[in-house]
Amino acid sequence: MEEVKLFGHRASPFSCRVEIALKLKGVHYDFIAEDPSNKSPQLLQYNPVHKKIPVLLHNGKPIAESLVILEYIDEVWKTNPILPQNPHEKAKARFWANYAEEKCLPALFKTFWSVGEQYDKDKAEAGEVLKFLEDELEGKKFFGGDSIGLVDIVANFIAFWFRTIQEALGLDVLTKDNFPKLWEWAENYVNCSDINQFLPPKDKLIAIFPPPYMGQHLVAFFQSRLAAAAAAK
Ligand SMILES: N[C@@H](CCC(=O)N[C@@H](CS)C(=O)NCC(=O)O)C(=O)O
Repeated sequence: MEEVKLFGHRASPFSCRVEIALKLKGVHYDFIAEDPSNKSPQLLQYNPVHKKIPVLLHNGKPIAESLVILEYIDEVWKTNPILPQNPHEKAKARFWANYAEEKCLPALFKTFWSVGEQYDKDKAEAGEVLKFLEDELEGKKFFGGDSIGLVDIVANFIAFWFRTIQEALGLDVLTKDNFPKLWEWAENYVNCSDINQFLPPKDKLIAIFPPPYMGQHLVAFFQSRLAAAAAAK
């Protein structure tokens, strides 16, 4: 009998990636909810370098870092591949997954805490970065083609987390008008039944991001922006 455990957090896009991959593969697993402000001794033992969730424990062996875990899952459980089989297509999927992670994530999240001219600058930069993803979707429903693949799973923070927080803060970085393909992709993604069962409720996502997820200053900043957005309505 295989033992599969996931140390994660329901509000984390990184942990959610792993749950989605396990779901797509039909792998049964135990979910162990970690408290980021009081990490369990097991988490610290299994991920002593980064001390972060998610960690997948497969038959007693830990694997850390969500992108690494996704590739591991795809190699171990062969049904419903999340990476293409063709070497060139596979290399491209890895390229765009890394692009989403290393370029898009920081550029998008930067827009959450800039205001005024700095916001305009950060928004323009995020737009330049997103344009490449928009073009990559040409003629496709998902980055993986007709079905969800590695890039879709990695870019989950754009489809749900970023858009949810953007909406709450009243920002307009990624809109239906300026990125129609990305918007449609995000809608398809969050409305997919294999996916949406793992997404945290929107209101909870906004409310629960506690330190140390986000520093206390950022919580205060979010609260002030939310108050300003509410006052402007
Ligand atoms: N690069 C990591 C990022 C994981 C990550 O940032 N996890 C956050 C939760 S969203 C965490 O465990 N934070 C606790 C901490 O930073 O101490 C991955 O892809 O798995």
